[in-house]
Amino acid sequence: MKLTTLLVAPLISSVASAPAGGLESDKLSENGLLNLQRYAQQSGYPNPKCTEKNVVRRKEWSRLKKDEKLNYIDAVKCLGKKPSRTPASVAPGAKSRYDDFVTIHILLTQITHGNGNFLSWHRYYLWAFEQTLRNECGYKGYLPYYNWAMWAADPKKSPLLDGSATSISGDGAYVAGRSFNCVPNPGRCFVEVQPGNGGGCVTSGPFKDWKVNLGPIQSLDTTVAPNPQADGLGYNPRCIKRDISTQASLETSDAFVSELIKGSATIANFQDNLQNPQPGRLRIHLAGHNIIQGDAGSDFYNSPSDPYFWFHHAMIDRTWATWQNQDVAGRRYQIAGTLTFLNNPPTRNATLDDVMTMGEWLGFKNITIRDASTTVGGPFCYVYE
Ligand SMILES: *[C@@H]1O[C@H](CO)[C@@H](O)[C@H](O)[C@H]1NC(C)=O
Ligand SMILES: *[C@@H]1O[C@H](CO)[C@@H](O)[C@H](O)[C@H]1NC(C)=O
Ligand SMILES: [Cu+2]
Repeated sequence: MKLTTLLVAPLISSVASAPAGGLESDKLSENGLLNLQRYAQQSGYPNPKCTEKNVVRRKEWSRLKKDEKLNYIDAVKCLGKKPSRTPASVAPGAKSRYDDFVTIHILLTQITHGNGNFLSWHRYYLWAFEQTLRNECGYKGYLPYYNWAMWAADPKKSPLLDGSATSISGDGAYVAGRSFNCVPNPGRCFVEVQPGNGGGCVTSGPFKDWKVNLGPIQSLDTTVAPNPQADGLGYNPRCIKRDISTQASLETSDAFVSELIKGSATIANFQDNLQNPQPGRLRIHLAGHNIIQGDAGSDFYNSPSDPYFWFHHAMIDRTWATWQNQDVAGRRYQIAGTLTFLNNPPTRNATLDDVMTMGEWLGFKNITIRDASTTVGGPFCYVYE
């Protein structure tokens, strides 16, 4: 049997039934999957254990069934209750298995952002989270994503953030009298993101009792009690705060996502267009983070503390995969950037042979950037619908 029959046919039908209907960025994704299919027909899957029979599909949250959503929510809450494996000598604030993931992100922030492994390290990080939900907390599905473009006009209407029992909770409680947030930070105030109708704790929905235990480290919310440790790894339990921003989400519209994919000729262009804010422009990576703003949401180091993180970064990963799949052979192994955030301090260029780690306590072995250069190579075997 041709792998294409199984791989692509269901994908096209699901794209065609998208509630928002006919997004250009979804058509680019679909076109990329057709390219990937043609490539795999000729050359096989880069991960020999990945076949047409077992390749899995990551779906937009709105396309999960109710019981699938509840299974995902339960599994994340389960990780939030299981004990941490990170030693207290490393992170006394890491109280749960979920916090083990937050901790490794905090520890590696400076060498996994604005550099040559930002995309590949986060691809591996998301997969490790997905596997842990499945292996340790009974999740039966695959990592869902949040397609910002579908909900850019009003994220509070998205099934992910509408506050319902099948959402990840919605906006924070309204806090009056707040000023704008400077993004990316007050020292480089490229965009003033204005306050929305939230700002306080999430008080309803599945994550109303969720505990953010680590940080803040570089939160734009300056009202949060400081962490007892300078490195942000001390214990500082508090609620999820959010302030859903349509100003930010409008920069993740279909036009912006499509332009990012079509208008980036090289991986260096793609990474810059995705990540580097400019005066008046958040760019998609920061815009997606700032859709929820808040304490954890706006914190460069601590952003995985809000379960929204995984949905946003899965969409980043999907967008990268879509860009790669426009020219499978030509783009798979493109790499640009050094080893450090904005090359500060200056370091050599990253290479495909560089090793990436999930640390000692998550339970995943080191892989190379090359391993993470496709969603159907290395340890991976998934595509995005
Ligand atoms: C690093 O990569 C850049 C961009 O591709 C290139 O111009 C530069 O020469 C490289 N540096 C080294 C030391 O190879
Ligand atoms: C994994 O990579 C990290 C970072 O490079 C390194 O410190 C660690 O020793 C490696 N672990 C193994 C088992 O090779
Ligand atoms: Cu990150």
